[in-house]
Amino acid sequence: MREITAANRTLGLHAQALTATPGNGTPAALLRLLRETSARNRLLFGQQDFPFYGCDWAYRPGCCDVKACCGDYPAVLGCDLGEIELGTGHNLDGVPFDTMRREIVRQYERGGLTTVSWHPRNPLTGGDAWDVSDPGTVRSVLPGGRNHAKFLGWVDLAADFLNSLSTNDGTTVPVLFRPWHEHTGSWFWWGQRLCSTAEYEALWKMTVERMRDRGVRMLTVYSPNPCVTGLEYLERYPGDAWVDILGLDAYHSSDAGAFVTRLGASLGIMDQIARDPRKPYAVSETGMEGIPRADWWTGVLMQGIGEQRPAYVLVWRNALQTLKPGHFYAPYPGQVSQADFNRFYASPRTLFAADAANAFQ
Ligand code: BMA
Repeated sequence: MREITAANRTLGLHAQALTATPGNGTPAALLRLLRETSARNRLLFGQQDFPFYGCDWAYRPGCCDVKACCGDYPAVLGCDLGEIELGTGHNLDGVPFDTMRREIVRQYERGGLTTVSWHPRNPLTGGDAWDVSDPGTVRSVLPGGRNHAKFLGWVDLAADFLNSLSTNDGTTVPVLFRPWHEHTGSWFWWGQRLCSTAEYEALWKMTVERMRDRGVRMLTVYSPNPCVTGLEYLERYPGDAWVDILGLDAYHSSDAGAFVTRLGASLGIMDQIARDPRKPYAVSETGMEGIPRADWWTGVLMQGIGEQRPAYVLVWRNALQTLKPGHFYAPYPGQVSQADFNRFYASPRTLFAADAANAFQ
């Protein structure tokens, strides 16, 4: 635990955002768009990997399970850079980076946003992001560590990809970059029990600094797990100069009441923290795997959000069911929660891609 000091509460990008027009073309405009979304009590809806594959299709341009249900694309596209560091040309879930680039540009052109997470391999053991066998992994990538140079090379590959997101008119699409997420749990090599607070913060700053030095057009999103106090939320917070959006990864796994309470309580804490200096906050990952509950969208998710004002909420991916049965977080036509999802879509509070384009451009 740590106190909020003046040094870690300095202004980040916010000062610039005051003069920018809302839109999706620059980081400052994106920040303004997120702030306005929340100020108008609206909520952008997002999903991970929605243009690449769905429950029963893959790599069919224009296809999207959410669009097949409600008629529009999510306003926020989530993508993951995991395994870009291996140079195989596709990510950990098999998405080719060329396809990812094309779809991020399409999402931008339809007036939407993209957020990018990263589940890189374990640079010390060679295992995957979930390999928590060696608590020296973070230390090994920091200055003086034996994987420092190798790891900076990985960050450069991620930066090169983000710098390659160009439209035909030469605009580089800005993204919400969301590294080192869910670190208050201990299931990734950068997790709570795998490194000290100082090491985690150093990892965050080193990554963001390297990306900024390479001119990456981005806002950064900080995404711990649910918390019960502000100090808990901020324990590993690297400081306002390094974070533009306060995120939260919160899944509904068993009891609906417990999820609603946990989500509402965490968002209430984030709402307080986000006031000074003013920052947007978001549900950076959520969902109920397989959505067995027919009223999950309005009866659970919106109940948890309540009166809080996250700028966006992103549900996880709809895996191709032949590859990962039961692993999906948005409906497909005929799925048990489709009617309720369409009510969620029709609510004046939610914004999908066309709404976002109309509202802010
Ligand atoms: C997890 C699951 C995995 C996937 C990973 C990264 O939550 O969806 O199947 O590989 O995210 O996208």
